[in-house]
Amino acid sequence: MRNDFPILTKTIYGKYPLVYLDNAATTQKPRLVVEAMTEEYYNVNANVHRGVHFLSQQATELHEGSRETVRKFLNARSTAEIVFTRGTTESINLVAQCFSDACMKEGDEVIVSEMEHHSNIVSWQLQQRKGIKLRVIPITDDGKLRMDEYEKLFNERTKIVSVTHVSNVLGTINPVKEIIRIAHEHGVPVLIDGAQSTPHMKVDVQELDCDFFAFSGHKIYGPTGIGVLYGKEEWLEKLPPYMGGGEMIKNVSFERTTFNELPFKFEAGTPDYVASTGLARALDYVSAIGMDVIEAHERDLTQYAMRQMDAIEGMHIFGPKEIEQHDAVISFQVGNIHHLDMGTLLDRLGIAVRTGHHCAEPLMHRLGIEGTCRASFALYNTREEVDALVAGIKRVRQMF
Ligand code: 7TS
Repeated sequence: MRNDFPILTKTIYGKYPLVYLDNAATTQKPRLVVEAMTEEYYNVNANVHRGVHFLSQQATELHEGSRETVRKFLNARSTAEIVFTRGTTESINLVAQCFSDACMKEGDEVIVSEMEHHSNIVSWQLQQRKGIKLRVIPITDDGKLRMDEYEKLFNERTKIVSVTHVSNVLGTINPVKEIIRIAHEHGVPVLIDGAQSTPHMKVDVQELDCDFFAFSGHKIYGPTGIGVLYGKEEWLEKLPPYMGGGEMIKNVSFERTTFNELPFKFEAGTPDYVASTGLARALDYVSAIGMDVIEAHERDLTQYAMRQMDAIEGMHIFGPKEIEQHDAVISFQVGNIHHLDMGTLLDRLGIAVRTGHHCAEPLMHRLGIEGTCRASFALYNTREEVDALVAGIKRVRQMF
């Protein structure tokens, strides 16, 4: 499969081949995704939903076919429940803004967690101008949600729960089914941030019974600039539009505008119909391999890496020790070596990792740190690359 990803044969600082372990930030793209998009630009390109002409109809069929691919991938009931956005961030902002407009009033509360990415904190904070308050599920020292405390946060002002499926820093796989079940017992809907889960495990929105689910194309081998918001039809019907413009309307006059049906009500303007093709081909690609196969491979790599890394003197790995609860993301700190130094020196060895707060500053405060060094895996990573990472960390440690 590595042959499907041309970038993996790159030489960096004379080191060959590149060891790319920054997949939680973005994944590399298989040739077939890029080629499908190039092919569409060269041979199909026309605006969708607008033209009577041949190319426009062909482009529309491709775009709506991609929506059906996403529906099938998530096992949503209908394509009306699949909204194309620019990514997880826009999907969460859409829900935060529209849900708070329609269903919340001053003093109402949203429950988030201490391990959220900024996109699932700030989107809700922006609604504080409407008087909305954030309540936060605390975590344990080993990076798991305090489910006992979660239950205590509910009261008559709780209107929505918005939590991440998998932490982009700790790798924690949260018990989202249980989180959703408890919220529903209180009559409260749930948004799941699936940015870090969708690339690594089978997601079935009906089985989860989540009310909203967000993910980004670029983290699952698709192009940048496209993502998805799944929403149960009954919820999406209740929400007002997010942005105004072409496509999201039925009729417009200066006095009154009526809105288009789902999902188009939430898709103002020309959509990125080429990126939707790329996303659909990426989902076809991972589906053909099998999400269960990808999950098993990445679990093996994570376990292999954690075991070897743990044996390095001064090593601290953040997040759960139990492999069933730890996804393909390993944040670590070695002695008092600054994460930026570690990341920079690993880069010189041809190993790409991410350093810093990973857009999760409140989590950093909880852990009492400024940042971590983070290795994250994808389907194309190998045990040899883990060996290179471990050898690299040891070498950096020796330098200090
Ligand atoms: N939610 C989680 C859990 C994420 O990890 C990210 C991106 C987002 C939301 C936002 O996704 P976007 O595609 O809209 O930007 N996380 C990371 C990361 O861990 N390193 O770079 C981006």
